[in-house]
Amino acid sequence: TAPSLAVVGVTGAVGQEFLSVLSDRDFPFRSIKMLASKRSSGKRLTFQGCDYTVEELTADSFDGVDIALFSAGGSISKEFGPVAVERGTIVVDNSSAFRMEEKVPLVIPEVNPEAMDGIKLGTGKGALIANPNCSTIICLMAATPLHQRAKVQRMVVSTYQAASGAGAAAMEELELQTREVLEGKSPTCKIFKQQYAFNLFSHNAPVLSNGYNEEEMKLVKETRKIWNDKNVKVTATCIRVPVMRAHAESINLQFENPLDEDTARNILKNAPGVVVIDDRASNLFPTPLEVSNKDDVAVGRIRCDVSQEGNHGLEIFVCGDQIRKGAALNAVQIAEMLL
Ligand code: 11C
Repeated sequence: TAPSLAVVGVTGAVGQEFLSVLSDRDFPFRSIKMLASKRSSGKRLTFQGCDYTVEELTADSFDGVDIALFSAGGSISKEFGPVAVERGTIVVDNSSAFRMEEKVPLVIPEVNPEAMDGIKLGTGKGALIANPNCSTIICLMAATPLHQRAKVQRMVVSTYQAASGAGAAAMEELELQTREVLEGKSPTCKIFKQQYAFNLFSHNAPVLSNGYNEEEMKLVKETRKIWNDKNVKVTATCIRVPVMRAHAESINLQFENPLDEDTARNILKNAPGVVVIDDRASNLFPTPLEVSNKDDVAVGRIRCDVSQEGNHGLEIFVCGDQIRKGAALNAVQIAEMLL
C-alpha cells in the first residue's frame, strides 16, 4: 500500500512547494497530515481537490506516519525529528540540524543515492535523511558530473542568492521595498537589516570567527560529505541579490585530470536534472527567471579557465530554483527513492 505522509511546516514557502511537487509528480500516498506551529493550526487548505485543516505539530502527530517531510526550521527539526524517528517515521529534513551528523545521509538523488542504502519503508524502523543546503544542491548538480569525469581538486563558488532562501517573509519584503523605493519612500527593513531592493549584500547568515559566513561554510562542508572526499578544496562567497526565487552561482573548477570545454558541455547535456543554456552568439545564458518554477538546473558560460594550463580548469555559471530543486523537489525525490 502507498505510504502515509506528513508535511511539517506546511504553511511556509517550502511547505507549500512540497504540496505542489507531490501533486506534479503524482506521489502515491494513502493519507497526508498537514502540520505546522500552533499559530497556523486550524488554517484550512485545499490539496488535490480535498480540504484539510492544518494541525498543530506534537509528538503524537507521527503515529502511523511512514514519511515526514520537514521544513519548519532547525529548532523544530531538532525537537521533533528524533521523536518522529522513534515512532518509526522516515524523516526527510530540509533544515541544517542533522546534515553533518555522521550517521545521517545527506542526499542529492542524482549525485549520491547510495548514501541512503539500508533505509527502507515498511520495516517499522524510522530514520533521518537530510536535504542539503540549496546552494550546495544547485552547485553539485552541475559540478558532480564533471567531478566524476576529471576529479575536482579545488572549487571556488560565488553565489547570487534569491529572497526565497530566507523564506516567504523575505520575498514579501523584497516586493514591498521595491514598491516603496519606486514611490520615493524609505524601504521597510524587517527581515534584512539593510535595503534589499535595488541593492545586494553579503549573505545574512552569521559570520564565523574565520570570516566566512555559515552559508559559505555549508558549501565547503556539505560538498565534502556528499562527494565523500575529505580533501576536496572548496571556498565560497555568498551574496544575497534582489531576485525572487532562484539562485545563481559562478563556479570555478580545478581538475586533477584534463577536461576540455566541449567534453564538459557534452557531459552536462547528458547529466540528469541539468539543462545547458550556452548560446555565445546571442549572449544567452542561464538566468534566475528562466529556471524559476522549473525542476532542472541550468548551466552555461562553459569555458576553459584561461588562468590554468592544459585544460585543468573550467568556469561555469549555474541557476536553479531555490524552492524547488534547492529544497522541496530534492526532498520529494528522496522520498520517491523509498517507494
Ligand atoms: C539561503 N540557503 O538561500 C539559504 C537558506 O541551511 O537550509 C537555507 C539554509 C539551510 O538563504
